[in-house]
Amino acid sequence: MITFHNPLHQGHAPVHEFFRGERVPCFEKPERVDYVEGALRTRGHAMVAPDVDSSAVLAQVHAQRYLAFLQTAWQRWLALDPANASVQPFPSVWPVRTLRSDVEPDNFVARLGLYSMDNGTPMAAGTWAAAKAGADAAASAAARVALGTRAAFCCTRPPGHHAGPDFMGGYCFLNNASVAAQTLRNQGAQRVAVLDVDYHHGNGTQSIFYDRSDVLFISMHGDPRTEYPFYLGHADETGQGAGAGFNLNLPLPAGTSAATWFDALEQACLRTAEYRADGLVISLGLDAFEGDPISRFALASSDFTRLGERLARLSLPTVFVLEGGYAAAELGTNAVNVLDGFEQV
Ligand code: OKP
Ligand code: ZN
Repeated sequence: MITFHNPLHQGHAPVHEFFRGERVPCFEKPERVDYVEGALRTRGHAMVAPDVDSSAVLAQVHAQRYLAFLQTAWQRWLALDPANASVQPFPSVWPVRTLRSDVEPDNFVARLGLYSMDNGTPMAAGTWAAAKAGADAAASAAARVALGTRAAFCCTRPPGHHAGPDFMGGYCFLNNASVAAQTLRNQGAQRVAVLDVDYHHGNGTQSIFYDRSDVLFISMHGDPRTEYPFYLGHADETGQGAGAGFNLNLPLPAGTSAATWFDALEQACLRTAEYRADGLVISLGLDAFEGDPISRFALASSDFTRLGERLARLSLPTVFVLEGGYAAAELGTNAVNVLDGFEQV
């Protein structure tokens, strides 16, 4: 499967995140994509550089003031103190209920809180460049599919599905799957389905398309009562306004077996077919894997082949976008199993 890789992903390499008050090494690390690229190469998949500038599509799915903040965040961080070059910025204050989010504070850390849903999304010097090149890869994959290629894969990090219209979170900065879906729409698709199979609910993608009927969002994920992102992803979130009925959440309890997971996948596929989608974007998280260190589903590596096979049977132009998956050494096998399963049908 033609794969658009992200030549700048290594520049996004924060060192630590927080877990229960302690600093721990980042789970979302460059080796993840190195393993996927290794497996793609070994198994004969062509890799090409992004060839589309996503700037215009980014402006359709993200707020301009958020994009402006992200693009200049690192230089503002350095302006506070040149020694910050080796320090990760973290937000420490957020505009929760009753506080104002319409006025941008001047203070950098306050602004970082305004544009963050958590303190778990560290930045580094190359974060903007890496995130932007990833969005370019997503737009490139979608543009290729819009031109008639059956399927394409966007192999990138940082992931995107937690990033909302105007905020980062959950290791995500720019919503690559939304960029892919919007690109398909811009290039002629009438109804695009986004199916998010990452272990974590794709809150950002849901929010970006929540009031739209031209993009159906479906997510199967760990129940937010116990799993990140906690504050979105329940079954009663079905869309609003013109988007009413075009959002489907399938939360599953932590510990869910592969058999139950595939029952949910079947529901997701039936809804996609009923919608009469003419384009499909898969938010391809591989953290439903039994060996994932921060997730609690039980898919085996061979189940990812089955996933690819089932998705192929939808017979839709399909864009795969890499999301999570933290069992790094198995990530290449699991991701390419999906693509090979898809291509074998
Ligand atoms: C991103 B994606 C673990 C903290 C977990 C958030 C998880 C984000 C997952 N110590 N923080 O959906 O795979
Ligand atoms: Zn995830």
